[in-house]
Amino acid sequence: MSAVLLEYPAKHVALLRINRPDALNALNAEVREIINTTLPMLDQDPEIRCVVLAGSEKAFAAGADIKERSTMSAVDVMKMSTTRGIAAFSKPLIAAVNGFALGGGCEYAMQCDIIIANDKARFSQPEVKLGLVPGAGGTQRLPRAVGKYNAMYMVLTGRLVNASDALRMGLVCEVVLGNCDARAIEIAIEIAALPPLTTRLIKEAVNAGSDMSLDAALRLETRAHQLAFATDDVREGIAAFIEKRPGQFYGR
Ligand code: DAK
Repeated sequence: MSAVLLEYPAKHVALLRINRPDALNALNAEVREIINTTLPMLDQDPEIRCVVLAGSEKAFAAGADIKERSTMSAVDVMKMSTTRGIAAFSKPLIAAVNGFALGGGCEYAMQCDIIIANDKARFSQPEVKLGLVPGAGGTQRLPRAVGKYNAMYMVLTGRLVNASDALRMGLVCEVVLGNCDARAIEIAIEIAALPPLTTRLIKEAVNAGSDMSLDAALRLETRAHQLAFATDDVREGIAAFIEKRPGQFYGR
């Protein structure tokens, strides 16, 4: 059985499921490789407009595979592919976090655009307990997401943060009782029904803009706004509003 499963739960929606439940979905080379090759393929697929990244019942991912790491040298770590495959994905990406999202698992979730969690979700950057510094965004994306002091609390203690605290910190958008996969897919279907070029432009404006001065970011937003205005989908969106019907969007 593959370490990552690719499913198509609805039209225009793909779901990538990390599938090593016995190891709490620890991120080994196979998982990283499949994610890093599948996401660019889904990015190129015009039929796919939104992707859900999920794990299994007990864990989204309990971080890097520590057993695999135990045999790695510093040079092996330097040669490792980064997780930019997720961050480079241009379409909306939703993390469905059931159970543990630790270390690299928390960092994978943070590279998504929306995080939905279940009530059993636990987030943590436990690298410090292993003598490690987070290596895939824990010291950078986390403070940008939850603020310096919540992030410091997590990266310096390695403590588990439960779903309601993650919601309070702003790391999680919604907490679902039971399993959150269905809710993440529901949101993906909602996004996939919207103009796909526009959702990509919005994602780009938010992500690229967050690393710019406000002035430069606002100019980027203006360009994205103008570009979206040139699409057929905008004509359709406006017509659909006036005619009081749902819009049909084709990404043109
Ligand atoms: N690696 C390998 N195996 C793991 C694992 C992990 N991270 N987490 C759990 N497992 C395995 C356990 O060894 C156990 O296997 P068996 O003994 O049954 O064979 C099985 O999953 C069930 O785990 P437990 O028996 O421990 O289950 P519990 O419910 O008692 O505890 C736990 C759950 C999540 C609290 C505990 O398993 C745990 O603390 N796990 C380790 C968490 C952790 O420290 N994660 C690694 C953080 S370091 C980078 C990119 C990313 C990273 C670094 C660099 N670059 C691009 C450069 C990321 C680094 C990290 O994530």
